Amino acid sequence: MKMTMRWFGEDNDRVPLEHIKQVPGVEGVVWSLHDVPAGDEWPMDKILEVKEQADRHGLNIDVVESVNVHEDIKLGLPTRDQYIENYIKTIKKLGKVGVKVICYNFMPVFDWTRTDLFKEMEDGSTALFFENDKLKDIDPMELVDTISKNSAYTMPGWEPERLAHLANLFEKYKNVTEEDLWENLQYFLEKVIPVAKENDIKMGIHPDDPPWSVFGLPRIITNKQSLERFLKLVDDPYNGITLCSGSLGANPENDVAEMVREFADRIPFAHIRNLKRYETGDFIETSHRTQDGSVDVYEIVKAYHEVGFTGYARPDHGRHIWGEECRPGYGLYDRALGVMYLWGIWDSLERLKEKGE
Ligand code: CS2
Ligand code: MN
Repeated sequence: MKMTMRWFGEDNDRVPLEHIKQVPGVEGVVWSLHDVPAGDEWPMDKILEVKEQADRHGLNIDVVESVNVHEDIKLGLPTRDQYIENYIKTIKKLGKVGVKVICYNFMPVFDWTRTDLFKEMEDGSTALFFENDKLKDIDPMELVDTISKNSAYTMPGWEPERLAHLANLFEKYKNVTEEDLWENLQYFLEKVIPVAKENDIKMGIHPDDPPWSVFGLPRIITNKQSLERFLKLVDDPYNGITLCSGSLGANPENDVAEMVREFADRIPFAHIRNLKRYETGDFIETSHRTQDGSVDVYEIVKAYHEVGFTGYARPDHGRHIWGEECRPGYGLYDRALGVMYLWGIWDSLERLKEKGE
């Protein structure tokens, strides 16, 4: 298991690379060019800038999260070909600087969705929260407004330029069914995976978060069956999964450890985190510790260990603790605690294996 942490860039993240480097066992940063709009080709000079910054701190840039997929590709519009062309050019450039994994998602309009970014917890920390009823009653525009007002940062997936056209986008998705989305995903993969393969980059789709439809938009990467179907669209090791325990874990029917065992050779990248589910369908993001939430993080790490996982992993969202002012879900402190929890489990499993127990 190669440990990484997400980093949003020098001018876009309060956590400096110096601090990431001090987290035990972290070898690389998971990065992106957050100021390049979805659909544009990534400029090489900007890619190299990130590489130099990471090199200077002895961190690798093997994993990119995300190269975002333009809506026209998800919608299957005739204009998609030009955006796929740009995507391919970006893959080739990333291959040149040694990138090994590209994480992306295929969620219409929104990336992850939460109703509260700083929900107060009993212990004084705050965390990302999803309230089912609130989402039912809220106008998507209102949610976008709240999210942007509550965040001093541009949030991936919630970029104001893109969301300014929200009403228009919703209109375009009006007649797009789940089956259409599957077809459009297949079209995209058939063009992109051969190029990724040539450049030795594994593509890893991120599951939908939460793993169900929001605002009536179709969502298709939500459970074990859909992941099985996904892997067959292009049955190649370069067509893989970013297995996110938190996204999938919001649905109590999803057994993430079982998915690790089942899809082991198709998981280049693991997102590992916990959350606490309520009967209402609401959930709050907790510490990574198994006992604090509803996801059996211990069992998930054990499954990765059992299958001899050699891919990349990162802690996912953390709470906001110790007064840290940070991006929602992406402070240093709780994610660093998460890293240590994951290593704690992993290292003890290693020791047991060495002893033959
Ligand atoms: C991430 C996603 O922060 C998060 O919730 O797990 O935003 C993820 O980066 C994207 O869905 C991948 O494209
Ligand atoms: Mn994730």
